[in-house]
Amino acid sequence: MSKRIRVVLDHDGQDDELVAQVVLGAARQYHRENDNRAFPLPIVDLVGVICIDGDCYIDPAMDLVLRLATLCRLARCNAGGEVVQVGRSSLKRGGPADYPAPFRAECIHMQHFTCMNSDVVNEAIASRQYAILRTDVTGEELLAELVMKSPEPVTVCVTGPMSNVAYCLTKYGEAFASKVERLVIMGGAFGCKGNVASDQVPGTHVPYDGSQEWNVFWDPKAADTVVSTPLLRPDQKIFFDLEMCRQVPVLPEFVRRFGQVTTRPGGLHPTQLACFIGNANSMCTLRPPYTPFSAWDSLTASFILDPRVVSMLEPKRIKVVTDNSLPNVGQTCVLPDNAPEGSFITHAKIAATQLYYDVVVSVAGAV
Ligand SMILES: [Ca+2]
Repeated sequence: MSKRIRVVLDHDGQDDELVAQVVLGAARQYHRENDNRAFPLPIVDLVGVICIDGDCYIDPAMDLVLRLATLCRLARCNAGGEVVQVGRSSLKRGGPADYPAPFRAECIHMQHFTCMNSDVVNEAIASRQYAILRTDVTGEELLAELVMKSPEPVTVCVTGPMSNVAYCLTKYGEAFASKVERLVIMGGAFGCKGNVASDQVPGTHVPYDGSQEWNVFWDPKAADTVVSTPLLRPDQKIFFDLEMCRQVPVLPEFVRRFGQVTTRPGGLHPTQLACFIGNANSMCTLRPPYTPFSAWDSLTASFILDPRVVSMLEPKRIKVVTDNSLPNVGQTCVLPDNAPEGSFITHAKIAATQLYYDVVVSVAGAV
């Protein structure tokens, strides 16, 4: 029998973060098309989305998150599901610099995609039957509430900085951790080059050495809290680092596949989610080449739908550099297994690239 997994997604509003939101929000489409007795897939229920002011501008990003959550819940495969709760984190960066402005601005383009603004979506948002923006609590408190009040343990998928989870672990400790099934995290660069370049962080006067990954760099102390917490076992802390994610490049031939995800076989009209993912990904393929763009976040989310997306998991001892005055602040250093410092996590190491592509194309067919 299929296992049910309640999921909260905690992201920071960039292109692939939103694709990850579709992957989890329309997960049942993939389940319906691919579940079989030989390999039963979990039934994924996305119950909440938290957004933090990292790789986005938070106001347009929140509007976009609510629009997309609503659109995904309009899919037939989600009939009868619970209302998705959306929260805005109040936490600020702990690292030395903000994400580059051009990256942050992409959420503004996405909120104006045609598929986000139909009368159907606008009316569904107004009805509050599918998704609601919780303005009575901060996003970090909503994360705590969704986890601690859940009838069963919750999987938390973190594709932005780890600030919200670190907040909950610090404030609520065991009461929070005991209700976490596992953390599935995009973050870190384990023994590979990072994606923070000095020319992306003007005005900080530190010659960053390029070893860092942005999610960790934005809040290194939060990442350290998550890596080192004794409240979760190493197998509950699953990390997708940059090297792993570079195995799923956003290539033009992948992006073009979304044009064939149509409302009826062979039809002219792509689905609304195919429009969203295809258009969001097309922005990535045109981005200035600081690093080749990879599907970091949606790969991480896909693993929750189908664990076969990862063909190798390996324990690793790592530590996070947290001193903001150092040129490698935010680096995730891999240490020998018997080192006296650092903590064990689980590293998702090898991706089944084609299966990842197929997962995303499948969920795009939901609505
Ligand atoms: Ca991110």
